[in-house]
Amino acid sequence: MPIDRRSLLTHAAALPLAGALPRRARTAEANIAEKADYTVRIATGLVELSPEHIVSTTLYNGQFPGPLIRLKEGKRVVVDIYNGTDTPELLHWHGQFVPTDVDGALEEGTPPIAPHDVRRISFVPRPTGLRFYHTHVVAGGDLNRGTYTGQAGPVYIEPAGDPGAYDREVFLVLKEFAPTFSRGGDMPNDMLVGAEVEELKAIGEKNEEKFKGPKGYEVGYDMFGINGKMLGHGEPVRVRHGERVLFHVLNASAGEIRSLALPGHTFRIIALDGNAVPTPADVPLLWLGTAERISAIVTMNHPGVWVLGDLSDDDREHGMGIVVEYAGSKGKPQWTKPRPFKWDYARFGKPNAAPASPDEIIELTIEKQNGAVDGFNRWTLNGEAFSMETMKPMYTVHEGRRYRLKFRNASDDIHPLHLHRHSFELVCVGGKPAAGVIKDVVMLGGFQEAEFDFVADNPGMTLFHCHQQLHMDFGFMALFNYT
Ligand SMILES: [Cu+2]
Repeated sequence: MPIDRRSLLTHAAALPLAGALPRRARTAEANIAEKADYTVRIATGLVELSPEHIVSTTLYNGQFPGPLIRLKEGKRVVVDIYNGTDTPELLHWHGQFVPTDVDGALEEGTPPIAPHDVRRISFVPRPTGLRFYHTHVVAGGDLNRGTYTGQAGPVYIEPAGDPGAYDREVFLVLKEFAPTFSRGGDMPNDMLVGAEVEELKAIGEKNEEKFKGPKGYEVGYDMFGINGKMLGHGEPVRVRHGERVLFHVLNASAGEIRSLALPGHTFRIIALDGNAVPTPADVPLLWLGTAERISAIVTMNHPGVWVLGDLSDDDREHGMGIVVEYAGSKGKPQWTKPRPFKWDYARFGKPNAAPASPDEIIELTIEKQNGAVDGFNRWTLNGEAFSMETMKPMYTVHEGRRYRLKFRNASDDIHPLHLHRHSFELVCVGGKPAAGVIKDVVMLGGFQEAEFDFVADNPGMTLFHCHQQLHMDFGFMALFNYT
C-alpha cells in the first residue's frame, strides 16, 4: 500500500524518539518536504501463498506483487524509494525510456540505494502500456537477492484518451517462490516455432566437450502463484457471461518461462510488452518468457468455474493458476489440457512488410561454458563474459542510427533477451520474418537465431542482458555506450 503524506509525516515526527532509522535516512526523510506520487518501501515481509505456505522474502510495501503503479504518459512522476534492507538495492523501471540515473541499473550508472537510505527520483513515464518495476541487483549464488525475491510489481502507463474495447482489466503477476539450486534440470524448449541451426548445435557440442564435468547449477522452485496466491487460494477472478476482460499478464519470474490457458476460451492478443500489436490475433494459450508481458482480451462465453493455469501439471499443482468463476456457476474448478500450440511472435506483426533498413548490423553469438564459475555456468557473448569489475562497454552507438542485433544462440537454453531504456522491433524470430512487433524482451529459442532493430534515441549507457537472473549474473550482459 502506498504511504501517504500524513503517515510519512507522522513517521518522521516519531523519529527523534524512536531513532529507528540511521542518520542518513533521517536526514533524507526530513529533506523531503513535498509528497511523492508514489512511495516504495523495500523490506522483508511475508507472502501468504496459502495458509500452509507462507514465504519470508524481500517485498515492495510489504506485499506481493508490489502495488500497481498507474502513471500517465508524459506526466512527470515523483517516487520515493526506501531501502529497509541491510544490503544496497536498485529499482529498475522495466520497459520505460528513462534516463540512466533513474533506470535502476548499476552498470548504466544508477547509484544504488544504500541500506536504510531513501532516494527520491523523478521521471517522465513513457511509452504507454504494461511495464513493471523490479530489483536489478546481482544475486549470483544468493537466492535471497535479486529477482529470486518478491521485488516486482506492475506499472501501467495510460495513454491520453484510450477508447478501450473491454469491460474491465485484471492484472496477473506470475511468480515462483522458495528457490533452490540443483545440478542441471530441464527447461521446456519446444514451445517456440522454428528449427535448430546445425552450425549452432556444432558450436554447442564443442563447448560441451571442452567444459565436461557435472552440470552447472540451475534454479528450481517449490511454490508457485498468481498475484501471490497459490491456485485455489485468494479471490477468484469473478466474471459475467458476455463480459470482455482485458488480462494484463506479467511473468515476474527470476528465470522461468510460463504458460497460461483457460479451458474453453481463447485470448485475443492486443499488446506484447505493453505495445499494441499491428495484427491482434486469437490464440488458445499464452507463452511468456521471463519479464515478458501480454495484454489479451478474453470474451467470457463459456460459463463455468475454470482454472486459468500453467500447462505444466507440476507447476499448476504447486500453485501456478487462478480460478475464473462465472456469476451463477458453482463447483470444483475445471482444467483441461489444451492442444499443443507453438508461440510465434511474427503472427502479431504487419503481414508482407519489412522493418526499415538498419544503418549497422551487430552479430552476437551466445555460448555456454558448463560449470565454469565455481559450478555455475558462464555465459559469453562473442567469447566475452561481462565483467562487473570493469563494466566495459562492448559497443558504441551513434544517436539517431538504427542498429540490427543478430543473435545466434549456441546453447540449448531459451534466453529472454532484454534491452534497457529502448524498445526494439522484431525483424526475424523462429526463422520467420517479422515487422511492426515492438518489444523489450524476446525469447530466443535453443540453437536458434533472432534479429531485432533498435533506434539509438535515448542517449546514455544502455544495458542489454538475458533476463534469466542466473544467466545475467554469470556473464550474459553487454553495455552500449553512446558517442
Ligand atoms: Cu539466458
